[in-house]
Amino acid sequence: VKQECSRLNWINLDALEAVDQADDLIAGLKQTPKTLPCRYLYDDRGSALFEKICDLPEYYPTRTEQAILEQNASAIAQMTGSCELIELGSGSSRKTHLLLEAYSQTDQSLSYCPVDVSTGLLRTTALQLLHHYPTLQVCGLAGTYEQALAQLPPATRRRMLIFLGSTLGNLNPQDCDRFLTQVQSALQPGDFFLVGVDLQKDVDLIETAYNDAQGVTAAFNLNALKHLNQQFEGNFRLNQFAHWAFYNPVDHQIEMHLFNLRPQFIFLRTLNFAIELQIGETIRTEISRKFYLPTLISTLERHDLRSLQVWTDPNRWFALLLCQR
Ligand code: AVJ
Repeated sequence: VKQECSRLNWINLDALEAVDQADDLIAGLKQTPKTLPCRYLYDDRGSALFEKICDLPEYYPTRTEQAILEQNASAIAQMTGSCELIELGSGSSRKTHLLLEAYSQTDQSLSYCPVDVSTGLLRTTALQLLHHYPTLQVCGLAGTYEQALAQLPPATRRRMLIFLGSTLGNLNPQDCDRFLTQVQSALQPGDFFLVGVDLQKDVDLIETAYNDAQGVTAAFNLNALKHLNQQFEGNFRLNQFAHWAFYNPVDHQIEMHLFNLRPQFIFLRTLNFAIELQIGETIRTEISRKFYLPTLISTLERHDLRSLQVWTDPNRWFALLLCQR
């Protein structure tokens, strides 16, 4: 254990506290329609539910991306050569195992820096990885992407930022531009950005993935309110909301909402913030954009991120892009 601890570095991004003042939460709840920052989906329970979603028969993205990585992880490692790996939204790092496996073949001083807001999951994952890879250096960053990108430990060598699972799709075009600007400045010329994105396809297939038969996605969605109740002493009544997810064809995105079934007066005590919710009013908890590759490639290019290679699955449902600054 001691030997493993010496390979683990832990950084709590201090500004997590500042974000907990929740300015963006309040701003979102004052909007029409109401929205929540989607990080509230990912407390430890939310992350556990998301892990369950990844195994659902209806939820194709994880499986599809995993298959692309299985086929191409060693090609990626060869193309980039030895580098430090930083993963944004690492969750359980299950797909990253494939990359770590590939890099550990060639890289003697492999280091991996997972970033996540789910502190509990981040810790367990970090310990598992240290155990599994006897020379791996792990630096866990507990915080949001924005915080992490703004305060990454200084680069010691070539760097690769990893952003899998189509999490990029959670950002609206404006936030996406801001995020990519941050990515660009976290990278030196020659550094890499590996990003996985869900592509536009048959609408039924997409909608089914967010409306699974077992109701795991519904539980995941409702958990955001449970998280708010716990963190801010709120009084959202979970059983008075219905899960609602649909494809918005104009913006090419899944929208996940909570549909209010009864008038409610909501009070978040520690924020001293109150709102009324009408019948039929919804709170949007997440968008999940589905990309058109040529557009995405030029968006990346505008941020100095040139696509070296694009891999997809045989159905062209999902894509993995290796970009270089
Ligand atoms: C992890 C954010 C990419 O948008 O598909 C799964 C989250 N939401 N089911 C996605 C999610 C509902 C997922 N991301």
